[in-house]
Amino acid sequence: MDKKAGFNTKMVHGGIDIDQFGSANVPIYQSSTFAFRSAKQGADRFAGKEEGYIYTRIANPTIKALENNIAALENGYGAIATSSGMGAVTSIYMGILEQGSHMISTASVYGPSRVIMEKYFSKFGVESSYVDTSSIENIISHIKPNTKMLYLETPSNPTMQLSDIKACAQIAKQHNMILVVDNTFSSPYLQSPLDLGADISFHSVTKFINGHADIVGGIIITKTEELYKKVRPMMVNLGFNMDPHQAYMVLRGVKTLSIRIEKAQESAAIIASWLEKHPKLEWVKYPGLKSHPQHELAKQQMRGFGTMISFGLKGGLKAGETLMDNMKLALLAVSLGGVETLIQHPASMTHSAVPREERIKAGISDGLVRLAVGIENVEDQLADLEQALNKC
Ligand code: LCS
Repeated sequence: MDKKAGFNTKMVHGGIDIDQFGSANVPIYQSSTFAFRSAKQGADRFAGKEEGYIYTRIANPTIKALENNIAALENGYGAIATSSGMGAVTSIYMGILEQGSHMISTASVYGPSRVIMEKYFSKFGVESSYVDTSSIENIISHIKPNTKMLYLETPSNPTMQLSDIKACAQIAKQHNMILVVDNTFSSPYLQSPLDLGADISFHSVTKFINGHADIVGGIIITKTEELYKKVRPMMVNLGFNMDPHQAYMVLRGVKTLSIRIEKAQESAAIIASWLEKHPKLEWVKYPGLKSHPQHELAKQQMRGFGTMISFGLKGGLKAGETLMDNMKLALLAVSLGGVETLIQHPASMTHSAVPREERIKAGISDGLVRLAVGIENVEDQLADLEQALNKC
C-alpha cells in the first residue's frame, strides 16, 4: 500500500494482504495454536529466526491484519491489539513505567485509567500527578527528575478539554518523557497524535474504530520499533491479547470509520449549537463551538470536532436525571462512538470510582451529562432531546 494513499483507501486496504483464495475479507483464523512443520521450524520461530505464527496470545493472522491496518491509519511503526481499551492502558503503564518512576496525566481521563494508576500501580511504587494538561506551564511545574511519562487524553472524557499535543511533544522531548495520547475520542480519522510528535497513541476500539457496540477491544500504536518492543511483551505475557473473532469484527467496523464519523459529527455540530441556545441548559462543551475555550486548538490539531458533547442543566443533577430517564431514542448507556446515540451521567457511572473531590477538581461536576451522538437523523435526535428537556 502506497504510504501516500488517502485515509479512506487505507481504511479499506491498509496493511491487508489478500490470502491464497483471494478472499475480499480477512478470514477469521480461529485457532489458538499453529503447527510447525518440524522441530527446527518451531525452535526457529521461538528464536525469532523465522517469521510465522506460534500461538494466538503472541500473534495471529487476523489480529495482525487489524494491527497493520490501524498502524497504517496512524502512521506508526506498528500496532498492538488488546482485549480491551483498559488492556491497552495497562500494557502501556507496564511497558514504560517502573518502580520509582512518575507519570503526569490529564486529570479528566476515563475513570478506570486513573483508578488503576492511583489504586494499583501506586502499590508497586509508581507515582502519578493528575493535573490540568491544557496548560503547558502547569505540566512543566509538575515535572520531577523521575517523570517518565506524559499521558494525555484529548479531548478528555467527559469534560471535552483539549491538550496541545505538539507543544506537549516538545516538552516531553526536552525532559525525556514518553508522550502517550489516548486518541479514543477522536479516532485515527480526526487526529494523528504520532504525526504531532507523540510517541504512543492508543484507542479503546470498542468506540469509533469498531463503531457498532458489539465488541470490546483496544489497540496501541507506537512511533518506533524500540517502543513497540517495550510494550508488545506486556500484551503477550500479561494476556491482554485480542481474540481473532473480535479482530474480524473490528476490521469490518473500521472500513466505514470515516463515513460514520462524518455523519454523526454533522449532527453533533447541529445538536451542540441547538443545546447552547436552549433555556434549560447552563453550559455546553463541544470543541466545534466558538464558546469552547480551546476551539482554536481544536481547529489546528483535529480534522473535525467529533461527536461527543457534554453539558449541564440549570436544574443540576435532578434535571439531568429527568432528562436521561425521558430520552426515548437515545439509549441510557455508557460507551460512545457507535452508530446509536447514547446518553450517560459520568459522576454516577463512568467516573464513579474517582473520589468526588478529585472528580470535581478535574471538572466533572455532579450535574454533567454526556451525549455520544450517533448516525440517526438529526431531526429525530433533536426531537428526542426536545421532548425530554420539556420535562426537566
Ligand atoms: N480510554 C477512553 C477515553 C475511554 O473512553 C475508555 C472507555 C477506555 C479508555 C477504556 O476502554 P475499554 O476497556 O472500555 O475498551 N470508555 C467508556 C466510557 O466512556 N463509557 O463506557 C466505557
